[in-house]
Amino acid sequence: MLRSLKEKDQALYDIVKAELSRQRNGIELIASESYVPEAIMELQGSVLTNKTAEGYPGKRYHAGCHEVDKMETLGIERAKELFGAEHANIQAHSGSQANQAVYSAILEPGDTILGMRLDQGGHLTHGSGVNFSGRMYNCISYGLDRETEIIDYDEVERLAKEKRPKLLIAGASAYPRLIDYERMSEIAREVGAYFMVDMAHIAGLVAAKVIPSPVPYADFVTSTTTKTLAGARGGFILCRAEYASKVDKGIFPGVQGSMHFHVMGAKAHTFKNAMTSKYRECMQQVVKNAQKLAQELSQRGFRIVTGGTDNHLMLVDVRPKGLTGVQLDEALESVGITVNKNMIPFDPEKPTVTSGVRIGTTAMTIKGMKEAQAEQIAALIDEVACNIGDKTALEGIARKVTELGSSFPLYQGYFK
Ligand code: DSN
Repeated sequence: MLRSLKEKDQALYDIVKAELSRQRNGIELIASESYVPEAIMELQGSVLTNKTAEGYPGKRYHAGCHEVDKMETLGIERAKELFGAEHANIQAHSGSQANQAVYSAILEPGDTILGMRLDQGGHLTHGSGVNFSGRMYNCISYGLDRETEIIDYDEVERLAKEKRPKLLIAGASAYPRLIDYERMSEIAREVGAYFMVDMAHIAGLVAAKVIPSPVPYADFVTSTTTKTLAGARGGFILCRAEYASKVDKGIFPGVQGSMHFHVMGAKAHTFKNAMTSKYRECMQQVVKNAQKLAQELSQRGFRIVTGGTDNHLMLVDVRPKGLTGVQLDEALESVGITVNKNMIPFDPEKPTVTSGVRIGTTAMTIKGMKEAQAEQIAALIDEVACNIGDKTALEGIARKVTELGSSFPLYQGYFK
């Protein structure tokens, strides 16, 4: 592995090697992570990184593009086929830039956008005041119903009618339930707003048809190819044919210059991988594992936000265990289980403390873990929660984590 790097830069080689060991031995439960197939890494480390170009296939600003033109066209066709979309743009460097490109395509600075609150599950780029979206546009936010912790669709409708946004955004980075795209699209239509869905977290489940697709309802769908899609570290945009030219101009020259062809090649392969029966089976298991883990944690006294999950992630309220999110996050990390502290709905704690953790099952499932391991993981999490501050107990748990993590080797589960 990394022969040349080892010869030329020992310090960086050692870091990558140690990270490999962390990924091999630990239990990865960060909801936005996955283990990508080896072909994705080959493409991302390929000579495609040497090519510079701006524009689109057949309409480039640089010569020598005949091979990368074929590749971009192939990736676009695969994305359209996978998601049943009329148009795809696969140039976005990330999900955030995919969102930025859509805004740049259809909005003017100061226009009103309506998205989900960050502290109740939304994403930074959906209008947070600390992000470009909140600084450039007039952003208003909808949230959850306090009782059910489900999106308050009546509030969405009320805010849309009152504030007349130009863009309504659905999609979240910490929401465990299905989103009613039909209702959201009706609200958007009623007030004359564009409707965009950011499906970054759930794109893999959508591709595998494990949960409903937003594509038939939305004018624009943005996503990453990481997370449940388990592929390249980049973004893409799907849209109706009528918006194709606006979206393409929104990306280039709107917010990006030359593209990352090595990542684009990996995106094209991500879409192919997501068309396989093995991938679909994996995504079904991701949801089964999430539901089992949520159920097992609940039986051990944790409170699961909304009472369960329909997708790959759950939000766990850790207060019944007398803990904060940051305490459990750090204690779990010390034994080799990786999660992230996360606000729960109406959280009284600061974002750096939180009352919860977010847990996702994509990575563990790709390694080949099933419901039996989900149960073992719930027991380990509970053991950590009950032994915070007990160094000896935590060392014992760390040994069990390594034993479980390393007994499911990388690249021997669902994807090679
Ligand atoms: N949005 C962040 C997350 O969900 O973890 C990064 O993709």
